[in-house]
Amino acid sequence: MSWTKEDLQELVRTKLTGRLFIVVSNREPYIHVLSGDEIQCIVPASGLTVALDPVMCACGCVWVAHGSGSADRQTVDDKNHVLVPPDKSCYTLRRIWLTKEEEEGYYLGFSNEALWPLCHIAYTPPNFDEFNWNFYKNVNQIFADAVVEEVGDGPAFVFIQDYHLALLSRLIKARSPQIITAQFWHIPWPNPEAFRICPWGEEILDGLLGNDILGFHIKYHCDNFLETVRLMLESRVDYETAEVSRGGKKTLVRPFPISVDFNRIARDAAQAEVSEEMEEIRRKWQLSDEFIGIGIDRLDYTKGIPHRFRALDKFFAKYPEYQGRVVFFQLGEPSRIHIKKYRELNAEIDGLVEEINWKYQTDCWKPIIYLREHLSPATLMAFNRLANFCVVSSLHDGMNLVAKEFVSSRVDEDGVLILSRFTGAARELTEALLINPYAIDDFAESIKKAIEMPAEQRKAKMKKLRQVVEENNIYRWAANVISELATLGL
Ligand code: GDG
Repeated sequence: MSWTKEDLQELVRTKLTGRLFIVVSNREPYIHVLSGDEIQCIVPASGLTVALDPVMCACGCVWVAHGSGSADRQTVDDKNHVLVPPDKSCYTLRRIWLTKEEEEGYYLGFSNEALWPLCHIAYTPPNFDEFNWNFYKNVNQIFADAVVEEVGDGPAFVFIQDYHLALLSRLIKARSPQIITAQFWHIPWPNPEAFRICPWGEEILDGLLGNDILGFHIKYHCDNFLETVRLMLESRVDYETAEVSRGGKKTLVRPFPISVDFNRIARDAAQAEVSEEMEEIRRKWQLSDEFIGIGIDRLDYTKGIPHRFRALDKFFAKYPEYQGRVVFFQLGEPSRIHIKKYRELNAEIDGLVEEINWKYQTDCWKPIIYLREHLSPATLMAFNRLANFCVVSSLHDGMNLVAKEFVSSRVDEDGVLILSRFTGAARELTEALLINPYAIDDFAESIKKAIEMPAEQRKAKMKKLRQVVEENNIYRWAANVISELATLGL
């Protein structure tokens, strides 16, 4: 059975009985930016917000997040509230404000230069700086104050998102012990040997154990977390029940594989506007009967984008008959560009695109078209529908929603997904062509296999992939978290 928005609403009504439902994350689901004299509302390139928005539209009250857009202050009321989504007004976005120094220390410095590389095994060393750690602690307190203010004295369920807010649950409960909290960690949890290099590892673990429930995408990350706690913290770890007891308090540690709103994506993908946009892309890039490959990513060194280009290079070198017949679109926007590693990645990607295009291009064909910009959800949908194959080549990824979006959009049951084994998604999407992105020769063979796969096989695989995402959609994910909460005897 596929979970619907209405099923989730009913579950929330019966299980959360009158508790406020609050989501907290660093990134906001809608960003208001100034474009000339006009205010535009954009959807950020973030798996977390894309996943949580339908849940909030179904049952949320308030989403607390950092207001990072240039027109964000102009669009809130005196309580820093704005109703979103802009066209539907389903829930309240409460924005909190950070100074430039706070953003640099907490967001860029500690969250993204220390915790992000610490948790992803992508061979980029974390940078631990006490100055940034202090900002991280302070900003977690700013978020806690905002949550407590929103909740007042009543009962509430606060659903905390991700690695930016590891200390939040304890800070909230210190002020309002009646609040129940769950936290979902959207990125991998590494093995204890990798984690133990963090100088503030114990504080982070203790902070996370302030939650009643702690969720990861897959059981492997839960096991890594339990083992890290056992080795680093005074506590009782029960592997049978996957619970940690510390200071008389229990935290359940559970896998909740996140997903997308399959039905909405499938419905949107079938709209006439998408077909028009597909035609427009064909016209603009003068595409005729070439095979089209796509990669859609927030540009990040964990996504294996250079590896993907090296595999394409190998493919064209080894199978020259495909030169002129395959066009690969790399789409996505740069992120975290104030961090040196990300600037280096952008330069590396630019260099590779230039080198490969120079090697193979003709007067009327280029192997790689790189659109390094923020694209609208409708344009991304059109590319998903146009592609003969989609490449997700992450070196390490908690889940990867691009893979699930591609599958959901293929209402025609066509298209091949090439998917890294090192994504959470690979555990569910076993009908994809699974690859090791570091094994460039095999990766190149998979590109050939995707292009040459017979139509019946493509259809059979895509059907199965679609069934998996349809069944395990985002509403089931949220329902699983809430049902687990209900077992705590609220
Ligand atoms: C984290 C974890 C986990 C990309 N370019 C544009 C754009 N996107 C959208 C995609 C997709 C989202 O961004 C990326 O989601 P992912 O899941 O692939 O990756 P992360 O942002 O790293 O997310 C990840 C996720 O949290 C959820 O738990 O799956 O493992 O790392 O939705 O379509 N969207 C728009 N313009 C773009 O140019 N509008």
